[in-house]
Amino acid sequence: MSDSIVIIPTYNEKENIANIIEAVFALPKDFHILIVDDGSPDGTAAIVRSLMADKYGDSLFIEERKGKLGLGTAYIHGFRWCLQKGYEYIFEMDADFSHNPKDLVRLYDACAKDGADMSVGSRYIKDGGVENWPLDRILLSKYASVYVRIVTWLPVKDTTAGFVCYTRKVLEKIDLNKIEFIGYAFQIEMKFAAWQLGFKIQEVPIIFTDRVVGVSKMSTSIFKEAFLGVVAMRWKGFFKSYE
Ligand SMILES: Nc1nc2c(ncn2[C@@H]2O[C@H](COP(=O)(O)OP(=O)(O)OP(=O)(O)O)[C@@H](O)[C@H]2O)c(=O)[nH]1
Ligand SMILES: [Mg+2]
Repeated sequence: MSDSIVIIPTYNEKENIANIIEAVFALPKDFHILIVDDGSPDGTAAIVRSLMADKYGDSLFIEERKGKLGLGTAYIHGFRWCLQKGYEYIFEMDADFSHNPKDLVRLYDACAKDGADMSVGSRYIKDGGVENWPLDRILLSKYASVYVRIVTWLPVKDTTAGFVCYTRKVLEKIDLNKIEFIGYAFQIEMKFAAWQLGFKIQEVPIIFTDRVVGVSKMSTSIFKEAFLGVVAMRWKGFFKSYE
């Protein structure tokens, strides 16, 4: 039994999935992995199942959902599963190597050694950054992060970051039924909820790399959800408790 588990949501990640799993299991610290696959038509889940059968029966797990139900609900499904199994440190990471698995150890240390309740792999603090992203995407992400901070007052530089370590008590205290966003804005809302409940969030600098293989799921509807959604979230946050 490990104290830590990495949730990796997947939708059509057959080019990446085996490599990312191997990269996590090659780390000096012992992490378990939960894949939450949304019925990927490319057969991502079958690759995971064969790795479970061949070599990682004790440390690799999969939850399969019927269709593409969104990143936010995939993580919430994963959180509930991991809490129920008793893990102390629960991580979020993308499958596409945008997040360097080696940074998992630094996120872990921020919580396990430095006393943070939640740590966030941050692109927009000193020593953090972005590689291989076209300029328009960098600007969009940076300004989106500034916009979100102005609207929400969230004291986090990289508000949309998806490379996160939660200590168990954070996910236990947040009532996950109250998380409303289903797309990428989910990442903002989770930080907002943790901050509102008084948890200590520590940012850890990371270099984020654009996906090399596989297909992007980014779409304009994701931005639409977030743009006005965060205004509503801030407003409701004056009256609503996430507990
Ligand atoms: N289970 C599940 N996983 C998803 C869904 N949407 C995206 N993902 C996964 O979430 C992670 C992040 O998605 P990406 O497509 O990499 O999103 P992005 O990083 O904003 O965009 P690109 O890197 O440009 O593709 C990846 O591991 C995806 O496979 C979804 O609806 N359900
Ligand atoms: Mg990506």
